[in-house]
Amino acid sequence: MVMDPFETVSAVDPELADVLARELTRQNTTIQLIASENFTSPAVMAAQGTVLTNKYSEGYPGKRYYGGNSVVDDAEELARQRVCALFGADHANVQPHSGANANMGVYLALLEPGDKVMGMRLDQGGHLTHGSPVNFSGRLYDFVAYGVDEDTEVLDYDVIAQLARAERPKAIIAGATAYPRTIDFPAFRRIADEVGALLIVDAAHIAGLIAGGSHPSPVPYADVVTFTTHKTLRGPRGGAILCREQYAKAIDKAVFPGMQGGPLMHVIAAKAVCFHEAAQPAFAAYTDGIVRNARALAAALADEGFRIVSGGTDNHLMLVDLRPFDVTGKVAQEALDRAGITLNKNTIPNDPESPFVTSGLRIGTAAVTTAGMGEGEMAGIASLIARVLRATSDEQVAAEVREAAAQLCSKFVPYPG
Ligand code: DSN
Repeated sequence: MVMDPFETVSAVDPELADVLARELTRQNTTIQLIASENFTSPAVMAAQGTVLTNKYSEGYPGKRYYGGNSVVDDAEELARQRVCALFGADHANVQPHSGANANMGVYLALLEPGDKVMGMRLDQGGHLTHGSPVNFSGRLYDFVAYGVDEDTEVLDYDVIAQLARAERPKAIIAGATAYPRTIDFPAFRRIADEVGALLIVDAAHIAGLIAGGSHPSPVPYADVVTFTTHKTLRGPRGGAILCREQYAKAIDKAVFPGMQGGPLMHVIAAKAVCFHEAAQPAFAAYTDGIVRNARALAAALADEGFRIVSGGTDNHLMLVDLRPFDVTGKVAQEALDRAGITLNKNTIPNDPESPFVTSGLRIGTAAVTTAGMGEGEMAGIASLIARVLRATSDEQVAAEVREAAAQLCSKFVPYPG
């Protein structure tokens, strides 16, 4: 059962094994700052490479369409029970293949096409599934967007309440992919209650912080919480839904048979491992480290002359306004990639550039914290970023920074050996 994945693949398909080896080297030797990524544990990865990938399990534990499911039922039951205990939820569905699927399942369960929904603007930190016109959400539902305050760049709950009163949505989606501040879930609940709306929280980015106690939990306030398991939660790539008991049946029915077929039982097993890991005391220390590192990195970048959107961060990520450096997000991302620093361009609030160019970067600390880096290393990373962005077309600088990044990573190798 225990096999070296490279040797096993290599024996059959050296060409693909070479891709795996090169990606391992990339992850081990360059600095990973994409806010939605992490280094999952060997146990989580191993669970995915098991015989559970062979099983068809349409349905739910104890109620499957095919035979032979009594064993994998235990894996799904473990995942469901562990995630409910971790977040204090009534009910969990661990089958969504992704965060987008989790959101789709919830909308299918609780909304009708054409219903009005409020979600955060994509260009101010929301997600495609929060009503983007190019996404199913924007095509099927009547989304109204809220954003951040122009001056403070943080959510203004009075303005959101005014919009909700005017629009009377059936549901309000709280949650973001690029919002560096604590989200006030009690405030969202008050707004939802005032207008009779459901409160759906997309906690994809902050799920790990919530599990570790580093961000307030939406579970006591939301009707439904969706999240991904692979970001700050550090599990396998996938999604999950938590809900109040009254929505359990509708949500389960919406995920299967409503929108997915056979669940990925090997991934569900890995989700169970992830929930177990996140329940350990060490995980709280880890998420505390993520937030400390984010604060340290934001402060160090500000010292280098960057403008940090909203003036800082409370969570695992920051948005950097590159305009003081007279460089676009696109140019910055590409220059940093050449220099061994991986992150993504991102729109900043009221960005004058298009989403393909942008004036900003999104930077997250979940992965580097997993690798073992601390606040001391954050200052070094900020200075490497600044060096590259002061000379984006200087290949000599890129080579020197790439070497420095590799030196740093050699002390914090995520997958040694
Ligand atoms: N692509 C994810 C992110 O980077 O935030 C959201 O789905």
